[in-house]
Amino acid sequence: MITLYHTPLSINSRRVWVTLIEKGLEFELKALDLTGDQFEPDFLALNPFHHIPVLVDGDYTIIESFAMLDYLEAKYPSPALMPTQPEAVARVRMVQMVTLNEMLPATLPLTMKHLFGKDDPEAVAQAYEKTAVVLKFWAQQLGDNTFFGGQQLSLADIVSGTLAAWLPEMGLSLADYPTLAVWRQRLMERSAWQQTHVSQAQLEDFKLRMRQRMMGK
Ligand SMILES: N[C@@H](CCC(=O)N[C@@H](CS)C(=O)NCC(=O)O)C(=O)O
Repeated sequence: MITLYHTPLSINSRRVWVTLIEKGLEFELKALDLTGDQFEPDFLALNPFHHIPVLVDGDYTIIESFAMLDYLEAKYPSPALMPTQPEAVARVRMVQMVTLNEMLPATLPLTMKHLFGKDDPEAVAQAYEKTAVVLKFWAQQLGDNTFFGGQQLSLADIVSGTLAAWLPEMGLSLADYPTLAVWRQRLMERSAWQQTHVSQAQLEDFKLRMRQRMMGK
């Protein structure tokens, strides 16, 4: 049996959750709310760094979401979520890494403002500039393809798409990137995205808890 320890609102765990569904695997979810349960001894035994996600497959435990994606692709190769053509392999990895190393940090001031109510106008202005560079890069890499790897969904779409799902909540629009807007919509309509979508009520509850935590309540 496969078990995913996760938090529904975490994009780090959602990329693994979506991958499990896209691969048609059977799995169980164990949700943590990260208000201290990640420091429980049983969980620390799985991940000494107290982060979700954690994936347990039988007696094998994996931490780090990108290691989980590689593991799932290697262990359960069908349906394939990695292309084989060399340029497409490189494109998938570029998009994954740019999402992780450029887009995610660039969006932080926007998350702070729109989700947690902490505005830093200078950082927000920089965030719009930096995220525009990434969106332009994504659009270039996508080109006329349906997905980043070509005509089939790949891990690049899952990694970038689970972040792109949040763009409206972060005050970012794809109006200037019509191909990305169509690509994003295509992903949002997939069953895996719909099954892992957080409701507005869950989102509002999360925002409230984060705002209270940041105000030290
Ligand atoms: N590099 C890790 C990042 C995991 C991570 O940052 N998880 C956060 C939630 S999104 C977490 O568990 N935070 C709670 C904590 O660190 O105590 C991965 O990709 O799996």
